[in-house]
Amino acid sequence: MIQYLELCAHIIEHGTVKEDRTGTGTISVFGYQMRYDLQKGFPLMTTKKTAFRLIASELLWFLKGDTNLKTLIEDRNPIWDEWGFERWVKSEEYTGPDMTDFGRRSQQDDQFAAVYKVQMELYKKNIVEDEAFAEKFGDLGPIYGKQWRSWTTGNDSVDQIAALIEGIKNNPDSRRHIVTGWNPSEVNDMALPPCHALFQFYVADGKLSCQLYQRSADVFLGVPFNIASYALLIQLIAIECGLEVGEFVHTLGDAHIYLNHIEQVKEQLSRTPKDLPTLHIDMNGKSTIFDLTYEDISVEGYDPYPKIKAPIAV
Ligand code: DHF
Ligand code: TMP
Repeated sequence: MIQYLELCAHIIEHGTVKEDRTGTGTISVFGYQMRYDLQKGFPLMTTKKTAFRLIASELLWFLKGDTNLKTLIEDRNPIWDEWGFERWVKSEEYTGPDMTDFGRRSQQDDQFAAVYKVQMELYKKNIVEDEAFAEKFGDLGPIYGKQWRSWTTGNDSVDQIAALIEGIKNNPDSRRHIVTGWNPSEVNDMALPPCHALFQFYVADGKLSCQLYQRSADVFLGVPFNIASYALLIQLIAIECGLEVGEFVHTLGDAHIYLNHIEQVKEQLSRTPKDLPTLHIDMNGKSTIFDLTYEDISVEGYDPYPKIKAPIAV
Protein backbone atom coordinates (compact mmCIF):
# COMPACT_ATOMS: atom_id res chain seq x y z
CA MET A 1 0.00 0.00 0.00
CA ILE A 2 2.92 2.27 -0.75
CA GLN A 3 0.61 4.17 -3.14
CA TYR A 4 -1.56 5.22 -0.21
CA LEU A 5 1.39 6.31 1.91
CA GLU A 6 2.67 8.33 -1.06
CA LEU A 7 -0.70 10.08 -1.27
CA CYS A 8 -0.49 10.98 2.43
CA ALA A 9 3.06 12.29 2.07
CA HIS A 10 2.11 14.22 -1.08
CA ILE A 11 -0.75 16.01 0.68
CA ILE A 12 1.34 16.91 3.72
CA GLU A 13 4.10 18.23 1.46
CA HIS A 14 2.08 20.00 -1.24
CA GLY A 15 -1.39 20.54 0.25
CA THR A 16 -3.11 23.86 0.92
CA VAL A 17 -4.75 24.49 4.28
CA LYS A 18 -8.42 24.96 3.54
CA GLU A 19 -11.69 25.40 5.43
CA ASP A 20 -14.44 22.84 4.87
CA ARG A 21 -18.16 22.25 5.40
CA THR A 22 -17.65 20.49 8.75
CA GLY A 23 -15.66 23.37 10.30
CA THR A 24 -12.74 21.03 11.07
CA GLY A 25 -10.21 22.39 8.57
CA THR A 26 -8.15 20.31 6.15
CA ILE A 27 -4.94 20.21 4.20
CA SER A 28 -5.91 19.42 0.64
CA VAL A 29 -4.80 18.85 -2.96
CA PHE A 30 -7.00 18.70 -6.06
CA GLY A 31 -6.64 15.81 -8.48
CA TYR A 32 -4.62 12.67 -7.70
CA GLN A 33 -4.53 9.12 -9.04
CA MET A 34 -3.49 5.75 -7.58
CA ARG A 35 -3.44 2.26 -9.17
CA TYR A 36 -3.83 -1.05 -7.37
CA ASP A 37 -3.03 -4.31 -9.19
CA LEU A 38 -5.47 -6.76 -7.65
CA GLN A 39 -3.40 -9.72 -8.87
CA LYS A 40 -0.80 -8.65 -6.31
CA GLY A 41 -3.06 -9.06 -3.28
CA PHE A 42 -6.09 -7.48 -1.72
CA PRO A 43 -5.53 -3.76 -0.95
CA LEU A 44 -6.56 -3.60 2.69
CA MET A 45 -4.47 -1.19 4.78
CA THR A 46 -1.64 -3.02 6.55
CA THR A 47 -0.22 0.09 8.26
CA LYS A 48 -3.31 0.26 10.51
CA LYS A 49 -5.89 -2.34 11.41
CA THR A 50 -8.97 -1.76 9.23
CA ALA A 51 -12.31 -3.42 9.88
CA PHE A 52 -12.90 -5.37 6.66
CA ARG A 53 -16.18 -6.77 8.02
CA LEU A 54 -17.62 -3.23 8.01
CA ILE A 55 -16.47 -2.62 4.44
CA ALA A 56 -18.09 -5.84 3.17
CA SER A 57 -21.30 -5.15 5.06
CA GLU A 58 -21.54 -1.62 3.60
CA LEU A 59 -20.86 -2.73 0.01
CA LEU A 60 -23.47 -5.51 0.15
CA TRP A 61 -25.93 -2.97 1.56
CA PHE A 62 -25.31 -0.71 -1.48
CA LEU A 63 -25.59 -3.65 -3.87
CA LYS A 64 -28.94 -4.70 -2.45
CA GLY A 65 -30.27 -1.21 -3.15
CA ASP A 66 -30.77 -0.58 0.55
CA THR A 67 -30.48 2.96 1.96
CA ASN A 68 -31.79 2.31 5.46
CA LEU A 69 -29.51 2.33 8.48
CA LYS A 70 -31.51 -0.51 10.05
CA THR A 71 -29.64 -3.12 8.03
CA LEU A 72 -26.26 -1.72 9.04
CA ILE A 73 -27.22 -1.50 12.72
CA GLU A 74 -28.33 -5.14 12.59
CA ASP A 75 -24.90 -5.96 11.07
CA ARG A 76 -23.30 -4.07 14.01
CA ASN A 77 -21.88 -1.65 11.46
CA PRO A 78 -21.72 1.90 12.91
CA ILE A 79 -20.12 3.77 9.97
CA TRP A 80 -23.25 5.62 8.82
CA ASP A 81 -24.83 6.24 12.27
CA GLU A 82 -24.05 9.96 12.49
CA TRP A 83 -25.71 10.73 9.15
CA GLY A 84 -28.96 9.01 10.11
CA PHE A 85 -28.90 10.58 13.56
CA GLU A 86 -28.40 14.02 12.03
CA ARG A 87 -31.62 13.67 10.01
CA TRP A 88 -33.50 12.55 13.14
CA VAL A 89 -32.35 15.41 15.39
CA LYS A 90 -33.08 17.96 12.66
CA SER A 91 -36.63 16.64 12.23
CA GLU A 92 -39.69 18.22 13.81
CA GLU A 93 -40.44 15.08 15.80
CA TYR A 94 -37.19 15.23 17.77
CA THR A 95 -37.80 16.80 21.18
CA GLY A 96 -34.70 15.74 23.13
CA PRO A 97 -31.74 17.89 24.22
CA ASP A 98 -30.23 20.27 21.65
CA MET A 99 -27.98 18.32 19.29
CA THR A 100 -26.90 21.19 17.02
CA ASP A 101 -23.39 20.56 15.68
CA PHE A 102 -23.18 17.29 17.68
CA GLY A 103 -20.13 16.01 15.80
CA ARG A 104 -17.87 18.89 16.69
CA ARG A 105 -19.30 19.49 20.17
CA SER A 106 -18.94 15.86 21.25
CA GLN A 107 -15.21 16.09 20.46
CA GLN A 108 -14.73 19.27 22.50
CA ASP A 109 -17.07 18.89 25.47
CA ASP A 110 -17.13 15.69 27.56
CA GLN A 111 -20.37 16.56 29.27
CA PHE A 112 -22.10 17.08 25.93
CA ALA A 113 -20.47 13.89 24.60
CA ALA A 114 -22.22 11.90 27.35
CA VAL A 115 -25.62 13.44 26.52
CA TYR A 116 -25.05 12.80 22.81
CA LYS A 117 -24.12 9.19 23.45
CA VAL A 118 -27.41 8.58 25.29
CA GLN A 119 -29.42 10.14 22.44
CA MET A 120 -27.52 8.14 19.81
CA GLU A 121 -28.14 4.87 21.66
CA LEU A 122 -31.81 5.74 22.00
CA TYR A 123 -32.01 6.51 18.28
CA LYS A 124 -30.41 3.17 17.34
CA LYS A 125 -32.63 1.25 19.74
CA ASN A 126 -35.71 2.86 18.15
CA ILE A 127 -34.51 1.98 14.66
CA VAL A 128 -34.16 -1.69 15.59
CA GLU A 129 -37.34 -1.97 17.65
CA ASP A 130 -39.82 0.33 15.91
CA GLU A 131 -40.48 -0.39 12.24
CA ALA A 132 -42.34 2.82 11.51
CA PHE A 133 -39.58 4.85 13.15
CA ALA A 134 -36.93 3.00 11.14
CA GLU A 135 -38.77 3.61 7.91
CA LYS A 136 -39.02 7.31 8.56
CA PHE A 137 -35.78 8.14 10.36
CA GLY A 138 -33.45 5.29 9.44
CA ASP A 139 -33.47 6.15 5.78
CA LEU A 140 -30.50 8.14 4.51
CA GLY A 141 -32.34 9.38 1.43
CA PRO A 142 -31.63 8.37 -2.18
CA ILE A 143 -27.91 7.61 -1.61
CA TYR A 144 -25.77 4.97 -3.35
CA GLY A 145 -28.10 1.95 -3.08
CA LYS A 146 -31.02 3.86 -4.57
CA GLN A 147 -29.05 5.34 -7.46
CA TRP A 148 -27.17 2.12 -8.26
CA ARG A 149 -30.23 -0.15 -8.31
CA SER A 150 -33.21 2.09 -9.03
CA TRP A 151 -32.32 5.51 -10.43
CA THR A 152 -35.71 7.00 -11.28
CA THR A 153 -36.81 9.59 -13.81
CA GLY A 154 -40.56 10.00 -14.17
CA ASN A 155 -42.00 6.49 -14.28
CA ASP A 156 -38.75 4.89 -15.42
CA SER A 157 -36.37 3.09 -13.11
CA VAL A 158 -32.85 2.07 -14.12
CA ASP A 159 -30.92 -0.75 -12.43
CA GLN A 160 -27.38 0.40 -13.20
CA ILE A 161 -25.72 -2.64 -11.58
CA ALA A 162 -27.79 -5.16 -13.54
CA ALA A 163 -27.09 -3.18 -16.73
CA LEU A 164 -23.38 -3.09 -15.85
CA ILE A 165 -23.20 -6.88 -15.45
CA GLU A 166 -25.18 -7.51 -18.65
CA GLY A 167 -23.00 -5.02 -20.52
CA ILE A 168 -19.75 -6.59 -19.34
CA LYS A 169 -20.98 -10.09 -20.22
CA ASN A 170 -22.42 -9.27 -23.64
CA ASN A 171 -20.18 -6.49 -24.84
CA PRO A 172 -16.96 -6.53 -22.81
CA ASP A 173 -15.13 -4.08 -25.09
CA SER A 174 -17.75 -1.39 -24.60
CA ARG A 175 -16.52 1.95 -23.31
CA ARG A 176 -19.83 2.64 -21.64
CA HIS A 177 -19.64 0.44 -18.53
CA ILE A 178 -20.52 3.30 -16.20
CA VAL A 179 -22.39 3.58 -12.91
CA THR A 180 -23.09 6.99 -11.41
CA GLY A 181 -24.38 7.81 -7.97
CA TRP A 182 -24.42 11.53 -8.68
CA ASN A 183 -28.04 12.28 -9.49
CA PRO A 184 -28.24 16.10 -9.67
CA SER A 185 -31.99 16.18 -9.13
CA GLU A 186 -31.72 14.16 -5.89
CA VAL A 187 -28.42 15.20 -4.25
CA ASN A 188 -30.20 17.63 -1.97
CA ASP A 189 -32.35 14.84 -0.50
CA MET A 190 -29.35 12.70 0.45
CA ALA A 191 -27.88 12.49 3.95
CA LEU A 192 -24.51 12.96 2.19
CA PRO A 193 -24.07 13.51 -1.56
CA PRO A 194 -22.01 10.65 -3.02
CA CYS A 195 -18.26 10.92 -2.46
CA HIS A 196 -17.48 7.91 -4.66
CA ALA A 197 -19.55 9.47 -7.38
CA LEU A 198 -18.91 7.67 -10.67
CA PHE A 199 -17.12 4.51 -11.78
CA GLN A 200 -16.28 2.80 -15.05
CA PHE A 201 -15.42 -0.84 -15.68
CA TYR A 202 -13.01 -2.09 -18.37
CA VAL A 203 -12.22 -5.56 -19.70
CA ALA A 204 -8.93 -6.62 -21.32
CA ASP A 205 -7.13 -9.98 -21.46
CA GLY A 206 -9.93 -11.62 -19.49
CA LYS A 207 -9.37 -9.23 -16.58
CA LEU A 208 -11.84 -6.79 -15.12
CA SER A 209 -10.66 -3.33 -14.01
CA CYS A 210 -12.48 -0.35 -12.56
CA GLN A 211 -11.74 3.34 -12.25
CA LEU A 212 -13.50 5.42 -9.64
CA TYR A 213 -13.91 9.17 -9.61
CA GLN A 214 -14.12 10.21 -5.96
CA ARG A 215 -15.05 13.90 -5.72
CA SER A 216 -14.10 14.24 -2.05
CA ALA A 217 -11.70 12.02 -0.13
CA ASP A 218 -11.14 11.90 3.64
CA VAL A 219 -7.72 10.36 3.24
CA PHE A 220 -7.28 8.99 6.77
CA LEU A 221 -10.75 7.56 7.50
CA GLY A 222 -12.70 7.24 4.25
CA VAL A 223 -10.09 6.31 1.65
CA PRO A 224 -8.88 3.03 3.24
CA PHE A 225 -12.52 1.91 3.20
CA ASN A 226 -13.09 3.13 -0.36
CA ILE A 227 -10.03 1.31 -1.78
CA ALA A 228 -10.96 -2.01 -0.18
CA SER A 229 -14.64 -1.57 -1.06
CA TYR A 230 -13.96 -1.07 -4.77
CA ALA A 231 -11.40 -3.89 -4.82
CA LEU A 232 -14.15 -6.11 -3.39
CA LEU A 233 -16.71 -4.77 -5.87
CA ILE A 234 -14.40 -5.64 -8.78
CA GLN A 235 -14.04 -9.20 -7.43
CA LEU A 236 -17.81 -9.59 -7.01
CA ILE A 237 -18.62 -8.31 -10.50
CA ALA A 238 -15.80 -10.49 -11.90
CA ILE A 239 -17.45 -13.55 -10.34
CA GLU A 240 -20.80 -12.66 -11.93
CA CYS A 241 -19.14 -12.20 -15.31
CA GLY A 242 -16.65 -15.10 -15.22
CA LEU A 243 -13.56 -12.86 -15.37
CA GLU A 244 -10.31 -12.46 -13.44
CA VAL A 245 -9.57 -9.27 -11.52
CA GLY A 246 -7.37 -6.57 -13.03
CA GLU A 247 -6.66 -3.12 -11.61
CA PHE A 248 -8.42 -0.60 -9.42
CA VAL A 249 -7.67 2.93 -10.60
CA HIS A 250 -8.54 5.46 -7.92
CA THR A 251 -8.93 9.06 -9.07
CA LEU A 252 -9.50 11.72 -6.41
CA GLY A 253 -10.93 15.25 -6.64
CA ASP A 254 -10.52 17.13 -3.34
CA ALA A 255 -8.11 14.81 -1.49
CA HIS A 256 -7.79 16.06 2.08
CA ILE A 257 -6.39 15.20 5.48
CA TYR A 258 -8.45 16.71 8.30
CA LEU A 259 -6.25 18.81 10.58
CA ASN A 260 -7.18 16.59 13.54
CA HIS A 261 -5.84 13.53 11.66
CA ILE A 262 -2.32 14.80 10.92
CA GLU A 263 -0.64 13.06 13.87
CA GLN A 264 -2.40 9.79 13.01
CA VAL A 265 -1.27 10.05 9.39
CA LYS A 266 2.31 10.68 10.49
CA GLU A 267 2.14 7.62 12.75
CA GLN A 268 1.03 5.58 9.78
CA LEU A 269 3.83 7.02 7.62
CA SER A 270 6.34 5.77 10.19
CA ARG A 271 5.19 2.17 9.63
CA THR A 272 6.54 -0.11 6.87
CA PRO A 273 3.77 -1.79 4.84
CA LYS A 274 3.43 -5.57 5.22
CA ASP A 275 2.35 -8.24 2.73
CA LEU A 276 -1.20 -7.82 1.49
CA PRO A 277 -3.89 -10.28 2.56
CA THR A 278 -5.93 -12.32 0.07
CA LEU A 279 -9.67 -12.12 -0.44
CA HIS A 280 -11.94 -15.14 -0.01
CA ILE A 281 -15.53 -15.31 -1.12
CA ASP A 282 -17.48 -18.41 -0.22
CA MET A 283 -20.55 -18.65 -2.47
CA ASN A 284 -21.94 -21.35 -0.10
CA GLY A 285 -24.12 -22.69 -2.90
CA LYS A 286 -25.59 -19.23 -3.58
CA SER A 287 -26.18 -18.56 -7.26
CA THR A 288 -25.55 -14.80 -7.31
CA ILE A 289 -23.40 -12.31 -5.44
CA PHE A 290 -26.60 -10.50 -4.43
CA ASP A 291 -27.41 -13.33 -1.99
CA LEU A 292 -24.10 -13.05 -0.13
CA THR A 293 -23.84 -11.78 3.44
CA TYR A 294 -20.71 -10.27 4.93
CA GLU A 295 -20.04 -13.57 6.70
CA ASP A 296 -19.40 -15.21 3.30
CA ILE A 297 -16.57 -12.77 2.60
CA SER A 298 -13.24 -12.70 4.42
CA VAL A 299 -9.58 -11.84 4.13
CA GLU A 300 -6.79 -14.29 4.89
CA GLY A 301 -3.23 -13.56 5.86
CA TYR A 302 -4.09 -10.13 7.26
CA ASP A 303 -1.50 -9.08 9.83
CA PRO A 304 -1.76 -5.28 10.18
CA TYR A 305 -0.19 -2.83 12.61
CA PRO A 306 -2.56 -1.78 15.42
CA LYS A 307 -5.62 0.39 14.84
CA ILE A 308 -5.19 4.19 14.94
CA LYS A 309 -8.19 6.10 16.24
CA ALA A 310 -9.39 9.43 14.86
CA PRO A 311 -12.55 11.54 15.21
CA ILE A 312 -14.79 11.69 12.14
CA ALA A 313 -15.93 15.06 10.77
CA VAL A 314 -19.73 15.16 10.52
N1 DHF B 1 -17.62 11.67 6.58
C1 DHF B 1 -16.30 11.99 6.66
N2 DHF B 1 -15.93 13.17 7.14
N3 DHF B 1 -15.33 11.12 6.32
C2 DHF B 1 -15.65 9.88 5.87
O1 DHF B 1 -14.74 9.09 5.54
C3 DHF B 1 -17.02 9.50 5.79
N4 DHF B 1 -17.38 8.25 5.40
C4 DHF B 1 -18.62 7.85 5.47
C5 DHF B 1 -19.71 8.76 5.78
N5 DHF B 1 -19.29 10.09 6.09
C6 DHF B 1 -17.98 10.43 6.16
C7 DHF B 1 -18.94 6.40 5.26
N6 DHF B 1 -17.74 5.57 5.43
C8 DHF B 1 -15.56 5.34 9.03
C9 DHF B 1 -15.06 4.80 7.85
C10 DHF B 1 -15.79 4.87 6.66
C11 DHF B 1 -17.02 5.52 6.64
C12 DHF B 1 -17.51 6.06 7.82
C13 DHF B 1 -16.79 5.97 9.00
C14 DHF B 1 -14.83 5.23 10.33
O2 DHF B 1 -15.20 5.88 11.29
N7 DHF B 1 -13.78 4.42 10.42
C15 DHF B 1 -13.01 4.26 11.65
C16 DHF B 1 -13.69 3.36 12.66
C17 DHF B 1 -14.19 2.07 12.10
C18 DHF B 1 -14.41 1.04 13.19
O3 DHF B 1 -15.42 1.13 13.93
O4 DHF B 1 -13.55 0.15 13.28
C19 DHF B 1 -11.63 3.72 11.32
O5 DHF B 1 -10.74 3.85 12.17
O6 DHF B 1 -11.45 3.18 10.20
P1 TMP C 1 -18.41 16.68 1.71
O1 TMP C 1 -19.75 16.19 1.25
O2 TMP C 1 -18.46 18.06 2.30
O3 TMP C 1 -17.34 16.51 0.67
O4 TMP C 1 -18.00 15.75 2.95
C1 TMP C 1 -17.89 14.39 2.85
C2 TMP C 1 -16.71 13.90 3.64
O5 TMP C 1 -16.76 12.48 3.71
C3 TMP C 1 -15.37 14.21 3.00
O6 TMP C 1 -14.39 14.37 4.02
C4 TMP C 1 -15.05 12.93 2.22
C5 TMP C 1 -15.61 11.87 3.13
N1 TMP C 1 -15.98 10.58 2.55
C6 TMP C 1 -15.00 9.74 2.02
O7 TMP C 1 -13.82 10.07 1.99
N2 TMP C 1 -15.39 8.53 1.54
C7 TMP C 1 -16.68 8.10 1.56
O8 TMP C 1 -16.96 6.99 1.11
C8 TMP C 1 -17.68 8.96 2.10
C9 TMP C 1 -19.09 8.53 2.14
C10 TMP C 1 -17.29 10.16 2.58
